[in-house]
Amino acid sequence: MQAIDKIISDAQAAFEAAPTVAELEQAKARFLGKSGALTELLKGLGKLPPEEKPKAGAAINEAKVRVEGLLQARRDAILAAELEERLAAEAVDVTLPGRAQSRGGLHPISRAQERIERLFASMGFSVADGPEIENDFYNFTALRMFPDHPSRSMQDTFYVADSDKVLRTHTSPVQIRYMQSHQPPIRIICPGRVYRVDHDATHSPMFHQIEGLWIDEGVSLADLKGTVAQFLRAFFERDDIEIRFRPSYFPFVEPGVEIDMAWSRKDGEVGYLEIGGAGVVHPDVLRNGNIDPAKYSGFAFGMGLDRLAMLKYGVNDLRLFFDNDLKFLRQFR
Ligand code: 2NL
Repeated sequence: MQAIDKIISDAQAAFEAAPTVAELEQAKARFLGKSGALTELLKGLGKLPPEEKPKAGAAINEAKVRVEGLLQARRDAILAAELEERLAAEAVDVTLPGRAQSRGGLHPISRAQERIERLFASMGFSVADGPEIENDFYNFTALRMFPDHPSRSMQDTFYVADSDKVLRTHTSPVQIRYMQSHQPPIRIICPGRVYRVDHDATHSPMFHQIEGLWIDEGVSLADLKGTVAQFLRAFFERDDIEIRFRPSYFPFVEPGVEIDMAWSRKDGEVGYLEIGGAGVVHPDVLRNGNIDPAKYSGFAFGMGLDRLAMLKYGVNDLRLFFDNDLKFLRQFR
């Protein structure tokens, strides 16, 4: 029985000394394994005299149960310690202040554009868009800007080398493309980026235009005036806005007008601001869009989106929109 007690205390010491479950399993083999100490004792039972066998067998089995208990206790202790260690290592202090996520916002030009799209949608206009790299036909020829037209000059237009491609100088080509794929009634606006060789305090080589087109039977300049006045009053939230047309020339319309916006100033005087151009779409332009000018007529207009945004939000320098200075942009969140 001395031998059994020694095995139990050896096992306990070996188990305690095992720092991990893997090492514990190796220690286990030395006592309970196929040629472990207790297993060897059991094998030796056969050599004992028959009357001693039951007692010795019971003692060995008891020892086996003890050792298994010690093993399990140590296994539990190791696992508990490991869990404790992990919990400590991965602890999250939920009372620490969070890392602030600064919220972005839409660029003022985008905000103005969305506002304009919404207002025109309420008058039955849908939004159309098209390529910013256009070919000569859609940007110039279809709009009656013939080969000698001044704005075709390299000093005014960005050309793509060795091709008939240009960066569109207005969004009118979108309207030509739209006419070619739709028959009247047509009511669209075309907002987007346009490009001209021009750079100073009031001009940027890339700027934004918004054009509109309404074609149906019997659409006239009177409809244009009502549409634009209604839009401007809603956009600027002022019902004292009036508009006036000044005769002007654009090759794609006949007649053509400049649109001035009049509103009462604080001192009681009436101020005028040039806000865009417009006119009755030229019959040749309708034909280029596969629309029969004998049956249909209508108007088109163009306005500077950047300028509308400057007036709406009180911005006095166009370049502020394109500097990407957060101190400026954050004011529009
Ligand atoms: C301006 C002048 C204008 C148009 C744009 C147009 C488009 C087609 C046919 C006829 Cl497809 N006209 N657009 C007409 C007159 C003036 O814009 O000063 N924009 C800022």
